Amino acid sequence: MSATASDSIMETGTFVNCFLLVISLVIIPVNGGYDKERDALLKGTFPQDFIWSSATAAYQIEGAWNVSDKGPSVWDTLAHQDNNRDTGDVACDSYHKYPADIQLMKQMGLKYYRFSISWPRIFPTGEQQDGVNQDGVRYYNALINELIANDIQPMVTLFHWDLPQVLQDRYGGFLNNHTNTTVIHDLFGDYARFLYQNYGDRVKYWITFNEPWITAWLGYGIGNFAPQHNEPAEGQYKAAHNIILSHAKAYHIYDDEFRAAQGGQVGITLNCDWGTPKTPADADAALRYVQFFLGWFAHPIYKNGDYPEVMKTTMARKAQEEGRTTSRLPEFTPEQKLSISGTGDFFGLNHYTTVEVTDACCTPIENPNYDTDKDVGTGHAPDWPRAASSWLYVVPWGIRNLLGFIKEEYGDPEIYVTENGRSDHDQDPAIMMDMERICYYMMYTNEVMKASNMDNVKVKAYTAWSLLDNFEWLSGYSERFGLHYVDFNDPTRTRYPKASSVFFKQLVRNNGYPEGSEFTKYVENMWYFCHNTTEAEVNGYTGGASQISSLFSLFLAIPMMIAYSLIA
Ligand code: PNW
Repeated sequence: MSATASDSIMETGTFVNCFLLVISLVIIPVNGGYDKERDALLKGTFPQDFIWSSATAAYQIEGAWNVSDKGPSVWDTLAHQDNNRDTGDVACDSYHKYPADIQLMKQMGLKYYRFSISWPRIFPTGEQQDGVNQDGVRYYNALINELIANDIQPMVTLFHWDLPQVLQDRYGGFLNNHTNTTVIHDLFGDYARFLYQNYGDRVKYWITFNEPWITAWLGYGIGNFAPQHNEPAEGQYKAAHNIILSHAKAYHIYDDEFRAAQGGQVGITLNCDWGTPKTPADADAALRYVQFFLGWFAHPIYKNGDYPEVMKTTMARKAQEEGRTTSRLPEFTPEQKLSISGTGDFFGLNHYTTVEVTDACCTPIENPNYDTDKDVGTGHAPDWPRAASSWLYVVPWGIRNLLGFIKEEYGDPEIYVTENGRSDHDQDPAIMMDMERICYYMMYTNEVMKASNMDNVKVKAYTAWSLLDNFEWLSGYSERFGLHYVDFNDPTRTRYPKASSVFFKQLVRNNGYPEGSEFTKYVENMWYFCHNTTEAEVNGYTGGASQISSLFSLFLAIPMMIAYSLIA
């Protein structure tokens, strides 16, 4: 991590630079810089039963893309489109190396693991009547049994984007006619039932869909993600509609046929970037941004079975302006609304970043798409640090705002943070002392603790993305999110702990930041450094040692060095 712009401003100390600093503080009073109150370290611990977990997804780690009878998924198709792409053909080879993954979790003291099941590994065509791949069924049985033998609870995602290719070809996947004879809901329901039947005796946490926003918008709207359907005016709205109905179907099957005997929970994982208004005049725009993003799925499922009011009115106005007789946003029937509302036992949240929102009312009506439909502009404050992924700016306080929004908007649900994390570039030498990831987890988990302990948000779980470096979708292996390093050129795919895994282990062991612990002392020493500032800058403190000299406090430096030496 390099010295910040404001550091160098303080060093040169000229009148002009100080003047610029003052001006910049005046211009960006809300989002810019370190805010002494907002950003202060909170000491304390999470509730006793708090769940610490890490996550992966089938296509991103399993490999074994065509073993036994596994069918191809839409991501196999995309990855094999041309020879220049990274593929998930081998990935981390977790299909064979899952016991090693489980030992990493055990090492870290994790008691939960969020992974996904590959639909075409279970039903090669996506349809049970065409046949079941018994090797696939055995694989997930072995994985679940090994987890439980190591005292780790499975949290299973049914769908993390790897749709069976045959379902896309036969029915248009989630574009399957959403008004008349729709089969995709039933097919997803059959798949869900099969998983409950086979694994529900041991799996007590089910997540129907991971980030339907991505599948809908990137998969069926923009079409850069699989299955690459480009229809940005309507594709995402039709796909989202079908996904919501498929989710409801899978929820009711659990409720009606399994809940009494198995006693588990079913939810969905939604992703959302927090939207903060650039100026006070942009407050409505920021709210609209969040409603179009999170509310699109959360409002029907966690509120009243229907899309957010602001989405419906905005889209109705657009229809008029575009000379259409019906809105591009489909409607649910009254029966469908009833069946959708309340279909989440918990609220799964994936969150990584925040955007600054401006009102852009009203965008032109030629080539309308989901982005222009919102009538907002998005940007980033100049001092928000950026991770390796182009979209990932580090804004820790955003997660606290978002958690508070969910509490207020959706009736105070139990929230499971099912993903949060930071990417590095793939580079040589490898980043094993991943201080920026340590800082990210430190700052974001502390904000989650503020939401829990100060704002009374019912946050039940925090899940790090990801246990391992893995196949990062269109970015392939060029972006690394792992707590553990994987050498993708090594046929054995050996895993190596990064420093962040040592940090995370201490965090889990301390269940937060308890007053007086060695761990909390280390975090106190790191706090301003992680926020790209210094104690002197924040408190006007002039004497004493610099922050940097206390960085590698013996307490964590030693285990980090040991972790590092494992790969040297
Ligand atoms: C999530 N974006 O995806 C997924 O659930 C993971 O599979 C993924 O590896 C992780 O976040 C990190 O990207 C996202 O472009 C993919 O804004 C793309 C975006 C956001 C989330």
